[in-house]
Amino acid sequence: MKKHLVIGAAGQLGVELVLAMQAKHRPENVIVADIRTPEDEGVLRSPFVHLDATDRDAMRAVFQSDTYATVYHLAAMLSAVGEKRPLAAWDLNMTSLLNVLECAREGLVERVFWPSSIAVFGPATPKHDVPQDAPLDPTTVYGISKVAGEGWCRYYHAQYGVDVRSLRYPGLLGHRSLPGGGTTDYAVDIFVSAARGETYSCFLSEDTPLPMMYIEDAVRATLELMDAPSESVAIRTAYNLAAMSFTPEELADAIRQREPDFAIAYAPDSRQAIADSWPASIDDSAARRDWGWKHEVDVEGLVEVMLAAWKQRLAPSHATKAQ
Ligand code: AKB
Repeated sequence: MKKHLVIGAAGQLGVELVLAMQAKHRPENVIVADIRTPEDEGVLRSPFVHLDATDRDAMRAVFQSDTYATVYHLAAMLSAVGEKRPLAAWDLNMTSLLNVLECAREGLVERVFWPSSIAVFGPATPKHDVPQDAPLDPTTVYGISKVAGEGWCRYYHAQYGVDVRSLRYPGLLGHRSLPGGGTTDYAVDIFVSAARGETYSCFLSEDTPLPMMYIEDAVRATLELMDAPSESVAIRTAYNLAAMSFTPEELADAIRQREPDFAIAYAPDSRQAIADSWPASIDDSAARRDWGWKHEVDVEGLVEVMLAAWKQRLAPSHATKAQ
């Protein structure tokens, strides 16, 4: 039985992707790798490998230890934290991607997934319904690394026939772990405060619209793209991907429909400039056309599931794991 490798399995998306892949392929066929041990007990039903993804020899050794059908390479430094450590962000994001692509070029894995982001866009991009081929002019190191990474993916596909696929994720909202170091993280943090009955202090202004997605939709998009026949995957940089867009105030209003006493205050910080450089909404018609993408969860469904899940998670019997 060929195996499936998830690098960056301890992160926000990694946890959710591993759980979905375990259900699809069985835990023993999903190998989870990260520089830190995942905290989620479900993730640890799969074999765990400690891996620094910038170490090419260590990565090659992991690939050589088994026969791999797919790799999902999720390890990265996100937009906000990347601005604090620009060279470290570049090194992690680029070196690790090139290590994976080199292993794929050597035939050590059949198919590669690597995430891009709406961070590839910038001030010259249209604000609304950004088309697939919009200008890419990122202002963050994270965004620059995503534009470069998209170019490398297309290069390895064109030059070496590497079957690499990618999505430009919007902000992702889930409840199994907290995101870390991103600009869209407020949209998860707000639910933690609402579930605790606390006032949320938002680091973006109330009228900042950003594209967002429930993480289970993002996982499904990822698996559907990876399952699509090669000839359907016409775009080998990264596909635009969308579900919904909202501002912090719109999200707070939606939360108040269920939690009337929920309070929010605004204290924009350096992340505001990053958010201002990103689009408000995305046109993902190429993904819908090429491999049948369709989101399922809208704002109302999102608020319902996120509030219920975070409340359960923060209930006394679970609270220590949610810190
Ligand atoms: C971030 O905010 O940096 C990420 C992203 C949009 O890629 N969530």
